[in-house]
Amino acid sequence: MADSSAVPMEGSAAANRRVSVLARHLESSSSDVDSNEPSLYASLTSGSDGDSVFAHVVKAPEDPILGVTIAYNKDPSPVKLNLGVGAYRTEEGKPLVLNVVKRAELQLVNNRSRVKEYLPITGLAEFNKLSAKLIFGDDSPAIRENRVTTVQCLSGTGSLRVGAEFLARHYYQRTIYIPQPTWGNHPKVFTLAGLSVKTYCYYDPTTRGLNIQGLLDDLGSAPPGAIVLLHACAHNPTGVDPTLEQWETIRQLIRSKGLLPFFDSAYQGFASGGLDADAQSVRMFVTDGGECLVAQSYAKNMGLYGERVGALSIVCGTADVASRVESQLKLVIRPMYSNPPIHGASIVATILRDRNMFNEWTVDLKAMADRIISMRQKLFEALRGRGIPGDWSHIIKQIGMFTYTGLNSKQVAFMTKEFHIYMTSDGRISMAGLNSKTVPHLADAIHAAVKLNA
Ligand code: PLA
Repeated sequence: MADSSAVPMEGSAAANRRVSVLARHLESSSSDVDSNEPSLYASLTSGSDGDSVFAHVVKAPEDPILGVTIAYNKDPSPVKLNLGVGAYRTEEGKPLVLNVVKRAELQLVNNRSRVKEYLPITGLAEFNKLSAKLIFGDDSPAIRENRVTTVQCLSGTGSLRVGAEFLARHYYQRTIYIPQPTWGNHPKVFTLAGLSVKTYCYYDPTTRGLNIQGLLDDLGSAPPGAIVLLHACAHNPTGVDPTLEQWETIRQLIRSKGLLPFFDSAYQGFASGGLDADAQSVRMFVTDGGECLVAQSYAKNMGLYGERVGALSIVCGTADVASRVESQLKLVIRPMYSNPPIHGASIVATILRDRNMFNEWTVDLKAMADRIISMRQKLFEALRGRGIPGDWSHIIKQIGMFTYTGLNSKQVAFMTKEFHIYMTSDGRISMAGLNSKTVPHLADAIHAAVKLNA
């Protein structure tokens, strides 16, 4: 039997904790609620949760991107529209499972020799090989010389995290430069892995294009060896990519300063519709013989979002180094999730190894990219047709899944409240979530939002 005297003791300890929270709160001159501090409000209104060892836990805010879907799901309006998360939708507004993916899955299910054993820590070997070829090219000298180690990871995010954990343990420079702005999860992934995050200039709001001079200045003054996060193509959230000439200038600077490029390739095929064209930035940095990291995701380009399929490749100076690096990647992965899931990687390997399936995939991919591009055109024309003030040509100039509209957070909140249109508060809209029927509704909402600000 438990000692009953423990109960009042526990109760008084909890009370003491609440009193000290109260004291700290009263001492603090700030009226802001600090989301990292135990909340006075939560403590005082907690009712019976004082009995929990987690009573001090404060409710965290929803994720700025994935939380948009949660809010959308709660909205009963029949005209609601989710342009938050970058997830492809058909012209009918439905999620899409590619036919070629269905065919690959059928093959897998019908193959009686398949088992569900654990994969190695590094994942499915064939998947890794084919993924490296997809991003670096069939004829990549780095692959031929065995200077690349590729490990299967949990989609793009998991690949970034494993790469960052490896760097934090084994690379002398712990600072990573990320573009301003960038995908909202980047700073969290890198900080939690133990890297120190700094930003470099990327987007120029006045031109709605690339601030190449700012970028070169910032990277030019980065400490030697600093890690530089680069979006391989279809920059999220801005939809602004460097031209090939600009990439070449960036490459020269990065190499001359000995910085370490870490590519995030989450949209290969989504920018131009072509897999090779969208890998050009990465290939420039591999052709020069230098080292780099690449995180690949099959979430968008194969529509395998929830399967969590991706890969981390580290291109090393020699085959020997690559093999030692791989041995250390295993030590990063094993205590994190032991080894990756088998199904999604098997789908990808089935498609990549078969010429017909591969070709079918490239056609599907082009169709998805083209539908997004046609939505850009439709939205641009709808805005022009309404005579909305301002130059909206960035909608057709930007690349990839997103348009960075330039709408501010107040306008976004207004569009959500009045028009049931859901998007991230930075004014980013997922073009993949639009279709011909919903374009007029979005154009009306933007029209009203712009008037609001005028
Ligand atoms: N890198 C970038 C630049 C991304 O935009 C995303 C996804 C990822 C990595 C990670 O993708 P994955 O782990 O699913 O492979 N960005 C989405 C979704 C599409 C998200 O935020 O998770 C977005 O809406 O921005």
